[in-house]
Amino acid sequence: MTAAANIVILTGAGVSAESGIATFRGPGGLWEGHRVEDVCTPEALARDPALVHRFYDLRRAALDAVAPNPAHHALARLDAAWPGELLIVTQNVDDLHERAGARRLLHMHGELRSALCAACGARHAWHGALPPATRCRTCGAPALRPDIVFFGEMPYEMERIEAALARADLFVSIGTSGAVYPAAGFVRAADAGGAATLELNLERSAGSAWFDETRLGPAGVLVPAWVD
Ligand code: BJW
Ligand code: ZN
Repeated sequence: MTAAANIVILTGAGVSAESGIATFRGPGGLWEGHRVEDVCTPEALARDPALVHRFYDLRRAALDAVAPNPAHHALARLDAAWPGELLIVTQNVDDLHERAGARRLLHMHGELRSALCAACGARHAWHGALPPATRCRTCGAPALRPDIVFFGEMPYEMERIEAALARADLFVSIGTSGAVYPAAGFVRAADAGGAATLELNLERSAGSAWFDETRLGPAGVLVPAWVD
């Protein structure tokens, strides 16, 4: 890497696995006991808001019992030290990157500790339970919902992400299965813009063949080894 290189880092559930947060897919995955379409679509929220709210309330509460792991800490060190452009794009809705100290960070799939007003679009910091029909502090509508990007909804900050990918010299994907778009397509966008591409994951992801290099192992070992 040259000193001025622009780096884009995509993280997924695998980065938080060693902190004790279940991944989505695979054995022990978060969705084993839930059908995705029961909790993770706008239709499900409309049909059974209590179920969806309870699911996210439990996951929000679970954040209190977990802490950042060596992978989060290594990325925060890189963020603090890197003189060039750097952007950590996380698909994760936990807050472990920021608790480790990462600053140049964007949550493309939303955040557990945020509530979104379905009426006016305001986003509010949120701790504790979020009962259905909680009123928005901005517009007063009884329309607060979990600030989570459901299937069929547009992820956050896509323009900014696409611009960063187009400028990137290096794209690194960490702990994501490559099953969900548009994130799964970032490697191709980075590659098309001329970036080198590196995958750090426990196993080969769906888009593994697109990467220049793949290193297999736990993020808590691979990420510090790559950063330091
Ligand atoms: C370790 C490890 C360790 C384990 N160390 N590694 C057909 C084709 C293409 C697209 C579509 C299609 N049909 C529908 C779509 C679109 C849809 C989609 O992609 N569907 C697919 C299922 C096919 N996407 C959308 O709807 C998105 N929106 C959208 O496309 O809008 C339109 C648009 C158009 C044009 C441009 C832009 C947008 C929205 C997607 C929203 C995803 N939301 C979720 C739910 C959050 C709610 C919740 O948390 O409950 O976000 S889905 C879920 O998956 C979550 C995650 O962020 C996301 C990705 O999962 P991730 O992080 O990869 O986790 P896993 O579990 O899959 O993988 C973990 C990996 O870690 C594994 O590989 C392990 O091996 C590894 N690992 N331990 C290192 N210790
Ligand atoms: Zn509002």
